[in-house]
Amino acid sequence: MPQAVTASIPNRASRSTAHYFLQGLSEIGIEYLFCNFGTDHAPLIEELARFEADGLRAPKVILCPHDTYVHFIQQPFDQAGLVRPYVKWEYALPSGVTAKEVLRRAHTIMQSEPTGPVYLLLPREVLTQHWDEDAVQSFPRDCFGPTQASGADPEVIEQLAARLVVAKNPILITGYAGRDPAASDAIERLSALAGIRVVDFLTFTKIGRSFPHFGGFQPDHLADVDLGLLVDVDVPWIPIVDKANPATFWAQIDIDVLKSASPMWTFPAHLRIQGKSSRVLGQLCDAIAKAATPDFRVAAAKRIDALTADQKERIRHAAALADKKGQPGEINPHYLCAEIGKAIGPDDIVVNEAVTRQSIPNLQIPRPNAGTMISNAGGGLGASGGTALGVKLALPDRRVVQIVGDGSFYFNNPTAVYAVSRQYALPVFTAVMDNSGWAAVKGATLRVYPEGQAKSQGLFQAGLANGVDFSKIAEAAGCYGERIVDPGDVPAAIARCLGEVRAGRSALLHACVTKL
Ligand SMILES: Cc1ncc(C[n+]2csc(CCOP(=O)(O)OP(=O)(O)O)c2C)c(N)n1
Ligand SMILES: [Mg+2]
Repeated sequence: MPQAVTASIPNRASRSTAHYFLQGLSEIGIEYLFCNFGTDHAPLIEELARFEADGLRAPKVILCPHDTYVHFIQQPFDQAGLVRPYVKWEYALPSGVTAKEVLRRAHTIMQSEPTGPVYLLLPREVLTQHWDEDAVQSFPRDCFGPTQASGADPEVIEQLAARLVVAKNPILITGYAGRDPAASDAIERLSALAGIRVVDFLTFTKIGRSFPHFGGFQPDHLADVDLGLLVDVDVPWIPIVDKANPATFWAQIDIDVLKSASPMWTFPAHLRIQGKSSRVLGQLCDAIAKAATPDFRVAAAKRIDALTADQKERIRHAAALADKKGQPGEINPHYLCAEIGKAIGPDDIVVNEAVTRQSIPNLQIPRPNAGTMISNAGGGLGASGGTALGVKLALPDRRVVQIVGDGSFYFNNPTAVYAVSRQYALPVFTAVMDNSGWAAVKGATLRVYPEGQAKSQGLFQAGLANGVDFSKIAEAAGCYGERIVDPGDVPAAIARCLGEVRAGRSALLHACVTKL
């Protein structure tokens, strides 16, 4: 049975588990604690106040206005079960004696490549217990810290370089390589050296928007590929749409070759190299430079000419798509994104959760600098608002632009997003591309039942309420909001929103775009 826990006032030598937990976070270097403080967190709240009073360093608390009250009927049997499929590690803190040891273990697992979240349950009863200072050991980073990813075996690199030098039609497909900006640069260097077509699937890199011989956002034409590189990518192609050629030699260079967090992952690779892709690709460039023949250089230059022409055409096509502004109530999302692209700077960070329209910001917003586009990597929608605030918190000097679908906007818990933005002075610009519902759901139904009842009756269970004005949600928290239906209003509305963000408050532009 849960019991009320009343803590006694600690003496100087005896501190609560909560104290050692906060101290452990500080020792690790954690600066912010994002909290849904509930009634189980009294010991942490008490200790935070004590840290403040004693002038001790504790992580700054960011309150997320959302309650999780877990007593009696709210107490689930397996709380960690909610997050278990998505975390690398989970545990319940057993005792204050191990507070710092457990934290170190959590942090080391989280920060070791492939990095990922961990989950630690802090029972209130444990947090209130008192321990003598000398009973609680520290575990410093220099001997308990995370593992680093490194380069590859030089012999394997030589084998791959030898194949690349004679390849006629090489391709490189990437997804999340740009999370490490050095990987973005390494891919460009390799491509320029060996005339490799680069397909940037999820677009974390800067390649798609400014690389003069970019190879497209979709890996079509796989049939002609003789050598393929999969570099930091989860889903290099959709097997039902793009057919790989069984004769292609595939090499995979990835921070996470096995994808052991996914129950199924069956993309081909004759050579699998686990490591830091920027390092491995650097090694590969050096090996190619050594193995290069005059014939190779001529062939690579020819491929680059062809790719450069393709990219010029792609940019021309993108501009043509953005030319049409749309009509009242149906603003062309290409035009909207192109205007956002014109209005923002090269270092501004775009957080893209535009779902089925995700390729539009990718196509229309040039991102000449690595690390300035963050796309959704997983299937769960509703992260871009929190991500945008987190980026702003981490990089206060950068402007952050969130682009989100109307359905995903609901999933973002926007009342909390704007309240947090206000409380912690984190101004971001949000553009909601409202196409009146869930295009993804309609599209999936049509793909499975191209001539079904849903199509013939026009019933896709995908329409969302008409006439909702999202700008009022931002206004409710004292942020700036406006809803536009007329394409003619786009440039001025973007300018007004960015002006508000510059002045220090978040701005939301609800744009009614082409309907699904
Ligand atoms: C939290 C969550 N709920 C439901 C889904 C299923 N889902 C995938 S796409 C989608 C529609 C998203 O709508 P919107 O953001 O308007 O983008 P659109 O499909 O219109 O491009 C839904 C409901 C999901 N991925 N995540
Ligand atoms: Mg939508």
